Amino acid sequence: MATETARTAPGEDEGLPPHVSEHLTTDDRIGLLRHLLLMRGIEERAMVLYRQGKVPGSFYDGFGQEAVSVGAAWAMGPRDRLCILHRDLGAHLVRGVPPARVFAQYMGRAGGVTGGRDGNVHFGDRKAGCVGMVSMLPDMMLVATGMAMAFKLRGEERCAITWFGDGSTSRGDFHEAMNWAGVQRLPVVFVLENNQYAYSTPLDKQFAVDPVHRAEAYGFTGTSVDGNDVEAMFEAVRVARERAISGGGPTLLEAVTMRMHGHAAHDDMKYVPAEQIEQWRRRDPVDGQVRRLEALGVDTGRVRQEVAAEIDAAVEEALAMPMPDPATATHGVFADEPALLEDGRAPWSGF
Ligand SMILES: Cc1ncc(C[n+]2csc(CCOP(=O)(O)OP(=O)(O)O)c2C)c(N)n1
Ligand SMILES: [Mg+2]
Repeated sequence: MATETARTAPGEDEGLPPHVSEHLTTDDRIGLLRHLLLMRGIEERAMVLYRQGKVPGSFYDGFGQEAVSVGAAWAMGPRDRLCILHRDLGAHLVRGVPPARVFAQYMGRAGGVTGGRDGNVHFGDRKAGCVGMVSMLPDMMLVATGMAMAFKLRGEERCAITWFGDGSTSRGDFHEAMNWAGVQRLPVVFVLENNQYAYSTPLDKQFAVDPVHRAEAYGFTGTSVDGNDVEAMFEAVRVARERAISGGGPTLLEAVTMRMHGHAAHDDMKYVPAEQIEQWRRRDPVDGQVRRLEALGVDTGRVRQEVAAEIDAAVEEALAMPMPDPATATHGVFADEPALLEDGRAPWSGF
């Protein structure tokens, strides 16, 4: 069931261009692959832990969409602030959250980012400059807009970024955030993760006009980018961030990708045509970056091995962590003292 509004990424049949950014060293490009592999490997392992009953609730992943969070986060500076959503584990990892802490979060252990207080994907490590995920969609857009407002008022060269899905574009909060960011020309990057579905709702039931065009109506730039190309994602966000910190205002970036798994672990996604999945499988973001680096002579097998070993060790570490002490359940629910966000890791060689 190909829909009229179904969006395919540019260059679908041509494979990835060998080089889309002048601003990435070979080490950066390997670092990008490393984080794509980390995200994929962690989520695959977490799904196994879920099936073993070790991850409470349900489990959500970003299989096939890893480039959207990894590429975008790679362009963010240490003092920038991130509002990360449920399919964007790569951004937490780029920012420096250790894999063991992520596994502990999924399993509700004391050593997880929320110490077992919130569901598995609802977290944000304030020590890495990330806001804890607000589940009501897309309220993270308003949080990012508010932080950008603060940066502007203080005259700071900083940028906020947030991710949200195609489903979020039908909510009023999307328009409020876009409008205020446009009126105030705020330093914020809105990454619309267009993965073709919002739960079982396809794009042609979500909007009549692709929402990337709405940016113009709010007075700023809207651009589409291949969300399965990690280097294209990096470059698009790098440009948007430059615009933001130099006073050029916000950007709406539509990352065109595909949700390759069901909405969550319980969803067999029978409503998605098999050929649509097959078509996107050929454009897998990990495979694409592997091919690119192999053309440069990089030993990607070694990167894979290192990442696999890191994940094995992280699972062991997390499994050895205790469950939280029930007596602490109400601790940290309200802020007695203001706890400021701290700067995060910014591994791009350009910083
Ligand atoms: C206001 C609101 N309504 C419903 C939900 C439940 N919900 C969580 S994710 C989701 C689907 C969102 O689809 P989309 O925005 O396309 O993001 P995707 O899951 O595809 O990444 C829904 C309905 C929610 N979190 N917030
Ligand atoms: Mg979606």
